[in-house]
Amino acid sequence: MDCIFCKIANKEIPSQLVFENEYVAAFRDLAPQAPVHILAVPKVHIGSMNEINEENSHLVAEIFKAINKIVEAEGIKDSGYRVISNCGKDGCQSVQHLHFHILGGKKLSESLT
Ligand code: DGP
Repeated sequence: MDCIFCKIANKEIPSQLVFENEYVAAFRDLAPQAPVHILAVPKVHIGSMNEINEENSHLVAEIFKAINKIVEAEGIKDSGYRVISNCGKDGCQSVQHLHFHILGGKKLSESLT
């Protein structure tokens, strides 16, 4: 499958990897929108939140356990941060592999839209 985040997770293309385990890869966003902007993805291909189901939902728990470790390592656990997953056309999802943006390191906008 020609998926950029699968290739990053498989180390077929380089990224600034900040965390990885059996289930999850997390790397710095190419176009950061905050001092800390990291993408956490499942290593297996899941297209979007629409494809989360009984079989793969444990991977979402793994991602959030990873996020806990990442925000601690990045020094933003106590100052606060935001986790976003865009889905579909109206959600402005541009990469069709489930990913969670971790944003922090500054006071973020109060607006979510
Ligand atoms: P979204 O719009 O939610 O689908 O966000 C996709 C994000 O992925 C966007 O912030 C830019 C980032 N991105 C796209 N291609 C690459 C890449 O090749 N490497 C890295 N590190 N980030 C990428």
